[in-house]
Amino acid sequence: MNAMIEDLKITKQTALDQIAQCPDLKELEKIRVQYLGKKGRLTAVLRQMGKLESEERKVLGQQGNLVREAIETALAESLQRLKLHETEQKLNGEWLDVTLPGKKPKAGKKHPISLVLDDIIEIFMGMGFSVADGREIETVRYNFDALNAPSDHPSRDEQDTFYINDDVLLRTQTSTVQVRVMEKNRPPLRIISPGRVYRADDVDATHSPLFHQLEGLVVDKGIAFADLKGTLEIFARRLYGENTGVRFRPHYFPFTEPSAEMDIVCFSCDGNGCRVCKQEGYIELLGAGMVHPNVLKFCGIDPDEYTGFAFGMGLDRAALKRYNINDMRLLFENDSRFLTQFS
Ligand code: 2NM
Repeated sequence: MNAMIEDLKITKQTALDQIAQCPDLKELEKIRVQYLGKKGRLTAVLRQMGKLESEERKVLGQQGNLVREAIETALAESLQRLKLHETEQKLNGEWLDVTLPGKKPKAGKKHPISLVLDDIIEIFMGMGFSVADGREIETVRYNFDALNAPSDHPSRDEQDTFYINDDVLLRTQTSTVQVRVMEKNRPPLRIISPGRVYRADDVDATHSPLFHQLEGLVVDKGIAFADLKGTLEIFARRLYGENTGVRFRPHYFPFTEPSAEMDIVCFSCDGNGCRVCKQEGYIELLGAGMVHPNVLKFCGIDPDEYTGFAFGMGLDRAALKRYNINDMRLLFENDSRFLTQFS
C-alpha cells in the first residue's frame, strides 16, 4: 500500500515535470497518453488496487483521482500556453510592413488587332450579320475544292500553303468557315468570319506566316452587286469616318465573279498622296465579289434561285495603318511596352 502511494507521488511528480518542460503540442499529447491513456502509467498503478483491502482501496482511489486531476489541470494549462506560443511564433514569422509602397499590378490591354476587330464586328452586327468561326486545321476540300480553285492554282502549291499531309492543311483563308455554314444552313445567310489564317510567307515588316482575316458573306434571293457596293461603302464610312471616299476596281478571285477590290481615300493625306498611301491617294481595304455559282452549287445552294456576295480583308495591315505601326513583327512579339500603347 505505501509503496503504491509512493508510486503515485512519483508518477505525479514526473508527469508535472515533463509537462512543465514540454516544448510543443505534439509532445504534450504524447505525455497525456503516456500517463492517462489506457496503457498509461497512472492507469497501471490504479489497476493494482484490486489486490488491496476495501479500506485501503478507497484511500488509494482518492489519491489516484487527485493525481489524475492534478495531471489533467497541468495538461490543460500547458495546452493553453503552448497554443498561445504557437500563434505568437506564426505571427512573428508573418510580419507585414504596411508602410511599404505598393506594387502596381501590370494590367493587360487589348491587342491592336483585337481593337480593330471589335470595331469591325460592331459595324457588321449593326447591319444584321452574325459572327461564325471554325477550325484552323482544314482539308483541301474546304480550303480549295469548294472555292472553285483550279487544280493547278498557285495558291494550292506547297510553296504557299502549309500542308500537314496531302489532304490536311492550315487554312489560308476563313472562306472555309463560310463554305461550312453554306453547307449546313439555307439562305438567307449574313455572316462574318474573323480568324487566324496561314500562308508560307517569310517574316518581314509587312508579312507573317500567321495573320488575321475577316471575311463576310451574304446569300439570299436577288442579291446584286449593288448590295455589295452599298454594304461595303457603309462599312468603310462607319470605320473610317462618314466622309470617307471609296472606289471599286475590277479584280479576279476564283471564288467570285465578278470580283473587285475596294480602296478608301487615304485618311492620312485625304487623297493628296503621302507616305501612308505610297503617293497613291488611296488605300486598299478589301477584296470582294459575287459568289461564284460553282461555290454555291458545291454547298448545295441553287445558283438559279440564290445569289450572294462575299468579301475579305486582312486585319493585321489594317491595324498597322490605323495605329501608324511600321513593322508587322511588333504585332506578334507581345512586348508589353508595345502592347500598352493602344486603346
Ligand atoms: C475575299 C475576296 C472575295 C470570299 C468568298 C467566300 C465564299 F466562301 F463565299 F466563297 N468567302 N469569302 C471572298 C471573296 C474573300 O478575300 C479577299
